[in-house]
Amino acid sequence: RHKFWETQPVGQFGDVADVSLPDGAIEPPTPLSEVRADPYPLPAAFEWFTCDLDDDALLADLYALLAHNYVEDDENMFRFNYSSAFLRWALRPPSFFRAWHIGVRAKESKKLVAFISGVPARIRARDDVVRMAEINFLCVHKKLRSKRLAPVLIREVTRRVHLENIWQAAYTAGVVLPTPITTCRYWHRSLNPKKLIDVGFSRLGPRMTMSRTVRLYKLPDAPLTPGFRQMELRDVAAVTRLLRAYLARYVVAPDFDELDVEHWLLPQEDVVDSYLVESPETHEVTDFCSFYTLPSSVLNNANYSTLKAAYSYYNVAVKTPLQQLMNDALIVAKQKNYDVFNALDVMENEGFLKELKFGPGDGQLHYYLYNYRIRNGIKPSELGLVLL
Ligand code: MYA
Ligand code: JJ1
Repeated sequence: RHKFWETQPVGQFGDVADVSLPDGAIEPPTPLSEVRADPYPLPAAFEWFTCDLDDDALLADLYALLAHNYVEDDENMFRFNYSSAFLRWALRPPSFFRAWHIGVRAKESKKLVAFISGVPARIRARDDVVRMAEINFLCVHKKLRSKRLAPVLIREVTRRVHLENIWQAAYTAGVVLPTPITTCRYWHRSLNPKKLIDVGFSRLGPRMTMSRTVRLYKLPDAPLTPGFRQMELRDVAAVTRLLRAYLARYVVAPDFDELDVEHWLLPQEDVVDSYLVESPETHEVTDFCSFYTLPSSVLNNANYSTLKAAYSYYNVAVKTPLQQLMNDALIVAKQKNYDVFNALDVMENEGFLKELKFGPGDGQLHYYLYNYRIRNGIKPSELGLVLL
């Protein structure tokens, strides 16, 4: 069934019923001297190429590879269109490894034809904080599909992660592989319903007119919660405290320190937005919400070429009700001209999705750990991790 995945230290479909297998590493680390020293062989026309994201020409090539060949929805109507600034942010967190930004080029033309990346992260599973790689942006050019290049890319990133003495990884995919720790659904909240309907992202509901639909999704012009404002550098310590206390509730979640929070949550225009509630009386930071910007190309539409989408990231509601906090997030996203606000059913999100007029999407997102078993998996509401 899975000629490649059957050979890897991941939960196998056959193990599902075996309750005797313990949580934790599936296989122990090997001595570093036993990690293969040279890259895996590629077909003769191709070569490995470690990407330098400071190099604007390389970044433009990576942007273009992904813009033309990365993830599409099941009907090939939309394709993720990560911006260059986003890619630089996603791939250069604190203590990143340049060697984990792995390209494959055609030897002759030097054209970038495939890519895979990892970034380091500390991820907690129950009470075990584990150094992991977060693997993302696996992409093979459309003309080179189904030639078993993906397993070579995965083995090569695994080798380079092992060389840093890291033996676990976390990743998500829209496809089912052995074996998800949980499966999440995407939910969508229309901000610009007319455009979403025009491009085929959503449909006019039964017994609905366009003007009733526009009215249904209308939002106030400005956030409603007193003290709601953008996060700033001076807020990093307070946000880190809020987030650490909050994420401690989940079975699987990142272990963020202040450096991580500064990188992952300090606002960067058209990349990541973060807001908080500062109590007008005490000036305490009581609540926090964030989203990242991931447009999609609209394929084959005469009127529009992109959809501007916000994706719910980390949210912590302590004093303000979560529903009210997320309503303010929708309001600022609408002000900033996003067409749609997306969220997964992770953490406490079930508690606001329906009430704030999100509807279920047709896409799922499966979460995986490499070389780490979590017996029986977890529920989406037990997951405190959002990957980009
Ligand atoms: S998820 C996003 C993935 N990218 C896309 O969907 C973009 C569009 N698609 C493509 O570019 C290609 O179709 C890809 C496959 C590159 C996906 N994750 O080369 P092939 C297995 C893992 O003939 P292609 C993301 O970025 C497939 O089951 N495996 O196929 C996270 C089969 O194996 P098996 C996948 O279509 C990535 C084999 O590949 C995926 O030309 C996490 C076929 O290879 C997938 N998304 O190329 C990667 N899709 O026979 C794992 C297919 O066994 C990281 N396959 O079924 C693991 C941890 C590593 C680090 C460990 C450190 C310790
Ligand atoms: O965006 C997605 N689906 C949309 C568009 C569907 C177009 C036809 N297939 C969707 N729209 C309905 C919205 C509607 C708004 C009003 C209320 C009711 C709902 O459902 C889906 C997610 O749902 N996206 C994808 O399929 C993209 C791929 C998802 C897998 C991602 C893999 C990520 C790799 C990680 O590294």
